[in-house]
Amino acid sequence: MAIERTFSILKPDATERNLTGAINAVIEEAGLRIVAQRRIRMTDAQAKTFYEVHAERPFYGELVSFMTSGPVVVQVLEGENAVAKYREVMGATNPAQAAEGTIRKRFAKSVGENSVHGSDSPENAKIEIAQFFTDSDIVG
Ligand code: DAT
Ligand code: MG
Repeated sequence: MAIERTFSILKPDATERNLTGAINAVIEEAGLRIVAQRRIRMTDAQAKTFYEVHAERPFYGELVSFMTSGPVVVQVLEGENAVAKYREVMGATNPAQAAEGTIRKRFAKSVGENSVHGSDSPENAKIEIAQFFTDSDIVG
């Protein structure tokens, strides 16, 4: 398996509770390297574009308003099988269903305020990374 990259967001519920270091520790302990990282306030346009696939879902408005409600940390993670590995480390979308030890089981507040985003495929990882980072921002 080749070295792969995935896109991660530490969401407003995580920054609000000062959990960025604790979550980064879980990421690094899993063997993923943080090769780019920036703390930003997402604009309404950025959040809408980012979650466009969910535009028809009933929670879309709530999701966009949550993602713009406070600072987020956008990241590029690198490692063997990074996309699938980070999904495993994150845990299920709903923290009530997330496995023990996962980020969402440990830190998420609810299905909506679930602390982290991770790309769901290598193709989407490339698209999502390009929304927030240029090649020169990423130092592998
Ligand atoms: P994931 O973030 O695990 O990839 P997803 O892509 O299905 O999950 O949904 C994107 C985000 O939308 C998710 O992290 C939180 C929010 N969301 C999903 N399902 C929801 C629901 N039933 N109610 C409220 N928010 C939801
Ligand atoms: Mg998703």
